Amino acid sequence: MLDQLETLYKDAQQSLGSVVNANALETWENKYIGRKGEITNLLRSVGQLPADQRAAFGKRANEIKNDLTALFESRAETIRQHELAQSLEEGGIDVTLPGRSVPMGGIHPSNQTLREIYAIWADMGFQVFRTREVEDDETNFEMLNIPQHHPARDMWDTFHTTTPGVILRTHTSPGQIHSMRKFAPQPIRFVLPGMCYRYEQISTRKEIQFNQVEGIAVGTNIHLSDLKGTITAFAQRIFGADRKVRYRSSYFPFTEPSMEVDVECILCEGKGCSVCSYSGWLEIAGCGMIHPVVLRNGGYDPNVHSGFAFGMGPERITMLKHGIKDIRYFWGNDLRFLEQF
Ligand code: FA5
Repeated sequence: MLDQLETLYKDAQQSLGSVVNANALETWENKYIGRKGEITNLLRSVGQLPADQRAAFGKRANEIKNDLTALFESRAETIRQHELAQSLEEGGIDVTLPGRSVPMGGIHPSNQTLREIYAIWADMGFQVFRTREVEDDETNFEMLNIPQHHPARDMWDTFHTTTPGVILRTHTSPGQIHSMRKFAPQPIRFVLPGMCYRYEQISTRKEIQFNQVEGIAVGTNIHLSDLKGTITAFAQRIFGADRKVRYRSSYFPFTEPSMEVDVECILCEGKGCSVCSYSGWLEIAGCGMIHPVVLRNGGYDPNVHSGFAFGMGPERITMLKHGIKDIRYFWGNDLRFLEQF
């Protein structure tokens, strides 16, 4: 049986030399080393040998099988390379075939609006200044004239972290403190954009995370008329030159006086519809003259300096511009929505 094995080994080596394509290689594999191949069959019949010859036979048969398997793999690789070269040569490459298109991402609708907002404020001399999303209670509230237990805290339902006093910012207004402290007593003009978080009931108009763009201008001769003039200019650039703008008196602890800014409803042109709750007006921002306490906390002397601030929601502005009825689309990651922008 050992002779038979050696003869088979020689045959297999010789016939592999003349194998030139994948089909012939498969036939060779089945004949010699496959599950029903001759070498495999011989290995299986080792039990018919006298006991003292079995070990030597088994060892040699395994050596041969391993050697033939290695030869088979190397031959397979050579044939693969050869067949590839041949198919390239024969078929050539059709350079006129259109390439595979790479799917392009789009700019998120919120980011499109943010860019538009930055560009408008940049034209009025406002630079972008970014501040942190994880804030301390002191900067988010106390420095803004909202002490512990102040009832106005109810306006900003807060996400607390496990570290006492560390929260997710509920608005971009703490950026007022950061920017003032960095530059006081120089005059400043910034927009402070970024994500804010509120622990509130999600609805068609309210999300638990949303962008805000804060604006701040501090100098020695800044008046309420400057605030109204710049915000009106902004609203008419983003919503159309003829758009009416109105200011309603309001309350924020960090501004005095405080106001809400409304624009004439874009969908019904002020006639009244379900989007504007039949009022003809849509709110776009809160604003006011910076409270003297806040100016002082920022490092400015309220007897010398004055300033205004505002805070607007880019998602709400995007909803108005495009007639989007539900704010939940913004972070829902539904491509059917995102691809429309
Ligand atoms: C504020 O957050 C004030 N910090 C704004 C401000 C800044 C006033 C500077 C005065 C001076 P308010 O809570 O109204 O105010 O939020 C401002 C804007 O953020 C809203 O008009 C709205 O557009 C947007 N906004 C507020 N809450 C949400 C929410 N849950 N989902 C989406 N947008 C929101």
